[in-house]
Amino acid sequence: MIIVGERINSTRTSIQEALQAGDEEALVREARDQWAAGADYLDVNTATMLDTEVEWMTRLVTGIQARLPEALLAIDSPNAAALEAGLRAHRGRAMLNSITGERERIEAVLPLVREFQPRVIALTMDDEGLQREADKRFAIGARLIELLAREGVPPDNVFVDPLIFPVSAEGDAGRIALDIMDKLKAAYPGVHTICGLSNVSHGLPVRRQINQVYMLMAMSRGLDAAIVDPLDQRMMVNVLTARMLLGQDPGCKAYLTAYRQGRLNLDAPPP
Ligand code: THG
Repeated sequence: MIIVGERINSTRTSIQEALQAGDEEALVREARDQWAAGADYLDVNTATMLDTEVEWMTRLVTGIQARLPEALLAIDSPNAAALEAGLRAHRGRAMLNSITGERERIEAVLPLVREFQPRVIALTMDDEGLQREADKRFAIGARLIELLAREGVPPDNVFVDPLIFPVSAEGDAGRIALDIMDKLKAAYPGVHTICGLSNVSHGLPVRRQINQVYMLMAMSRGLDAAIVDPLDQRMMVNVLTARMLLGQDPGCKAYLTAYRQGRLNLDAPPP
């Protein structure tokens, strides 16, 4: 399970405020906290900044990697110029968030895929917009996987995103996304799945409870990566435990290390 930290997103009020105030330190602190909590990638989305988005993307990618040289970032923007700026500033293999089945988006993003060879998130939407139907989203995902394969992107660098709709709006949204991911992985072995998991709980109380349970359901169905809040300690302990139960923690090594470091005890203050 690859954890992509979701917190540096300008749709969040605190991030919007930090961006408006030019408070780069507050943004780097969000990066540091998520990295320390065990994130594997940090999503960076500055989309609401509009005319200063490109500058902010460059500044954050550079600033975060200067302070956290190991950190890898998921460059997240609807704007191809911001994607390009983020990828250009990034050291190591970035994640590009995202390509979609929209014709214009494909035209804008494919040159970036060729130039920077990032890991690529493929969103299952196209020029007809968001699709409710599982079969349509599967078909868009399949088309994007094949397109990326023709571009020479290895399956290990492809992450298909079934798009998670809130269960508050669509009762079977959680189950449908799991079904789409199953079908895509069965049809295209080696390709990964990812989702913006916290979307599932949008509009409901005690969102963490919902996200934590959905994460385990999705992991047992083979979800490879999730964009979540790594500061949710119970989520992270659950992920560590589920990895072990799914045979992904040889010798229970990570689990036992976490135990010895006191990280399994959620009632204790964080170390
Ligand atoms: N797929 C891909 N990328 C994505 C998403 C996706 N990127 C953006 C988003 N979805 C995932 N990131 C977030 C970031 C924050 C929140 C949810 C998903 C979040 N925000 C609070 C809310 O909506 O209530 C904001 C609260 C605040 O102001 O702090 O929970 O699906 N590929």
